[in-house]
Amino acid sequence: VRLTPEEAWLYRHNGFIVGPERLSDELVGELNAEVDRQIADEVDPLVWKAHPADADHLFVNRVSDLLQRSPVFLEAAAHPAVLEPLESILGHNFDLLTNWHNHVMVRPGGSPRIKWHRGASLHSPMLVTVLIYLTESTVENGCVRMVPGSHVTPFGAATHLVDEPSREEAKKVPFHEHRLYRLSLPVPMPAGGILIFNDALFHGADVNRTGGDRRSMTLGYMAHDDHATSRPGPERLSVSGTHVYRGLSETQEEDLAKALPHYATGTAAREA
Ligand SMILES: O=C(O)CCC(=O)C(=O)O
Repeated sequence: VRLTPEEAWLYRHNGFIVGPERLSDELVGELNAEVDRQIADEVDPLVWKAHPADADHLFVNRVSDLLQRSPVFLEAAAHPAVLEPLESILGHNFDLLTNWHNHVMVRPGGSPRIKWHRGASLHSPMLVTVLIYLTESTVENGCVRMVPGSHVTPFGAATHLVDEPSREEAKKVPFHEHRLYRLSLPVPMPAGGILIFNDALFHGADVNRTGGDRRSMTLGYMAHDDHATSRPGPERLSVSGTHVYRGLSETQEEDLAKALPHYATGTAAREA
């Protein structure tokens, strides 16, 4: 089911929307069973952390490189309940990223808060994050909180991923005392629910005050770049439409490469 025009407008305005459909209990059961199996077998890459209730005990906080692990994760990521609302936001031609997000996050009871942050800078082309909930997420177990409209704010530094000059500074600010807390809304979600948000939206998550785990898949999607001259590699899976090219002709590109060799050979800088 696609978004209605009004819902698509609200997504643009607020920067997030809850998808109209959920994944079935059966598929959510399969996804959880596969996550359990990958954790039990300690299939790398996994991110381990000290358990909030017992610092000597490690738990798996993140199951990384998800789409590479089992077709069931791709089944969820390319499910019509995910792709159809995304089509209302990204248009017909878009990709699923394997080099951003692409993980399951596990937040056991007692987990501390996740600081206020955005994933992408305001200048980046729109990256849409999708959280697929594998368990129910409630205010009590520390559901995500979103700051509506913060993906288009004209204030603050557009390149900062946190509201402070650095991530270390951001970690020092108590969650509830941060000015973004007052501007945010909690977004509780059912198991199988699909939360769609602009990666540049400020968000954070509160302490998990229950004894149970909270689990979700995190995925990233972007519209196909129809001026890219080379076909994308395995870092972008074409899950909707086709890769079209609307740029200059090959001869014009060659002329440009000769005239501007520095730009033609420029390499991307990796963020520290
Ligand atoms: O669901 C959550 O706990 C928040 C997830 C989050 O902050 C993120 O994916 O960047």
